[in-house]
Amino acid sequence: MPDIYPASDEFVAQAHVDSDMYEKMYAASISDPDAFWGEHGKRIDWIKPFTKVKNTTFELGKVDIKWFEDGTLNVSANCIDRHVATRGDQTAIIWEPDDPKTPSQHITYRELLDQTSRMANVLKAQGVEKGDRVIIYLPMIPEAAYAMLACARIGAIHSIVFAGFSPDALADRINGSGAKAVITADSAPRGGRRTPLKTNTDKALQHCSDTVKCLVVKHTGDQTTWVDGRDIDVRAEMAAASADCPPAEVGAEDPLFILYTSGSTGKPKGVVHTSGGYLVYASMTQQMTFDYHDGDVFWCTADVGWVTGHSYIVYGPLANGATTVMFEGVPTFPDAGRFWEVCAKHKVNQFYTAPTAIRALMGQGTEWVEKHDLSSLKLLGSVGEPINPEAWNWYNTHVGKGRCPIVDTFWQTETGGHMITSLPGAIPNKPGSATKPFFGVQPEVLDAATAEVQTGTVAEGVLCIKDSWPGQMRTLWGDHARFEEAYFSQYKGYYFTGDGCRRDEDGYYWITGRVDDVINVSGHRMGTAEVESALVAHEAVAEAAVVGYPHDIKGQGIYAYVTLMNDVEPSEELRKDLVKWVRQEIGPIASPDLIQWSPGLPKTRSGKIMRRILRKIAENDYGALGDISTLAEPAVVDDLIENRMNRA
Ligand code: 6R9
Repeated sequence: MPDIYPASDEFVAQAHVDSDMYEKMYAASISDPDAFWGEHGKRIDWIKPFTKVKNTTFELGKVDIKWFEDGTLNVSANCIDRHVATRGDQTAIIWEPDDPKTPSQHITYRELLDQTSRMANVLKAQGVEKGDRVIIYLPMIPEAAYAMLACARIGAIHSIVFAGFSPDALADRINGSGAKAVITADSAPRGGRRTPLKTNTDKALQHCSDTVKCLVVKHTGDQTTWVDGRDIDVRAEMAAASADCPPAEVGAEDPLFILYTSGSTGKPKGVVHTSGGYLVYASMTQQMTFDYHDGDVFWCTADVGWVTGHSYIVYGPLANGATTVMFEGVPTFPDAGRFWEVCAKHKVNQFYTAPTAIRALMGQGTEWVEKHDLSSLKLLGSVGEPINPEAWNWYNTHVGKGRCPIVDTFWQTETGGHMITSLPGAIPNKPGSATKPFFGVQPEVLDAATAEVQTGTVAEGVLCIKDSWPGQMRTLWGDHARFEEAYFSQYKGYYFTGDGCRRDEDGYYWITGRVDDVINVSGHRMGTAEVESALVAHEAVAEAAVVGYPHDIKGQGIYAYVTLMNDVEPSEELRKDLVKWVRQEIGPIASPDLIQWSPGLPKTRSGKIMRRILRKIAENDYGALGDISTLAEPAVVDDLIENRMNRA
């Protein structure tokens, strides 16, 4: 396997950005950000054009991030109305349902305007106003996009809760954001099974103010209970509503959405993105990273419950007038050929997925790929975690047939869009490396212990970003102090990503994974503290410590060390019960893969759990535990090693 893969001459010739342009544009974006972003800020339509471009500081105690601050705009008008005049009959969204026997839908820009406006009027009729929060808890159906864009249209702030989250997690987000309404559906089909979203919402709303409205999309027809005066039949109301809803004028720095994500401590954090800078950045990265051209069909397989779905199913592609695929299902239903069947069916040109999906499909054999005509594909993308060389090679050979560049995009909920990624016509790929920074992004590698900036080309340490870019999060909802503390306090003057990284002799970046207590399960972020607090909420559990360990398909699995109450005996039944408990408390993505009964946990004399040791044992790498002399009771370590669960 060669270690560097340039795109073909043919690809480079038609690309938006080639290597000379990349070098020049990148240098310009760093030397004069005001001029660079002042120009690229014009890629979206402004109601009142901005006169100021960048106004940002990372100084601790005063962190403040503003882009295009005196401009006004409407995000939904940018994603819909401005395309209707020129491409009203072009498909905006191709909806592919969970069950391939259900017909797919093609929604034109004109229809998108109609549906979004109706949804916006339904929200208004329920008293939702500019600045109000709306929770979206929906399957991957067109109404999810209508709901996002309808909020944007009236200046309301949406917060999407992934349909796999539990009633408790939903209630936390409704209360945390102070939402006025929840938009949900009767149930969500996925892989032939159904998640009872409305029943979950009913449970959640028992813990919320009784003024919260519940808008229900009758999608599957499943019977649900109905609370008169609170529950609203969205499709019926939309049919009766006016299809005219003028877009509200909002400030560039007015919030567009809140998205809760896991951190290393405490409850999930409400990441806030605003309107102007976010849209400029999402649309520019969608066009350049994927080399999207007019008429292409773009498919990002993420769920809108994650940031990838926000930026690369809805906002980025639609701002660019693209045709975007929205897929309700899973890669392995009804069989392991589903992704490729959908690519062939809709003649997908750019395909963007996660390494965990590739690894799962890789295990099913190549016949599932070979069955389908993938000749429409021009480019492949990867996101969510580092892609291992085996998966990269399989993706390249069997899906891309060796002719599609693979863009490995490193970014985060917090960053709004791609941070380190190859631009396919400009930067040759090295499997496993996210390659180089996007325009305006200044990565620095700092020594984890001394916080010193590594000045040599070859470096290893933690990944920080030196200055702001337009897509950056602005704050944590209702908690600016926590925002500063979480991202700007460890390495003063820098945004800290939480990731480790290496820079090679060609200046390529290789992300080595989280250096904090966040684990990455199938490309989804999970805070170990969240899983621990769910476990200790169970009556049989005295104490719990959770770490990640290498998992063939998921990237990382969840390994829980559990100390039971004195009078409780461990059993297989209890183990199953704890898994079920965590699924109920947080959701299936938080299910522990391995639970080890641990009579004691390795603690320092001051009572701090030494996670380093727990990680090593979970990795089955217990020979190199390092210094354990500060432990209060070193003997517990022997017991943990002897009874370790991962012997791979
Ligand atoms: C977009 C998204 C962010 C964390 C991030 C890092 C990991 C994402 C990656 C990657 C290596 C890539 N990550 N993309 N690691 N290479 N191409 O995934 O957002 O859910 O917030 O996760 O995911 O560890 O810090 P989010």
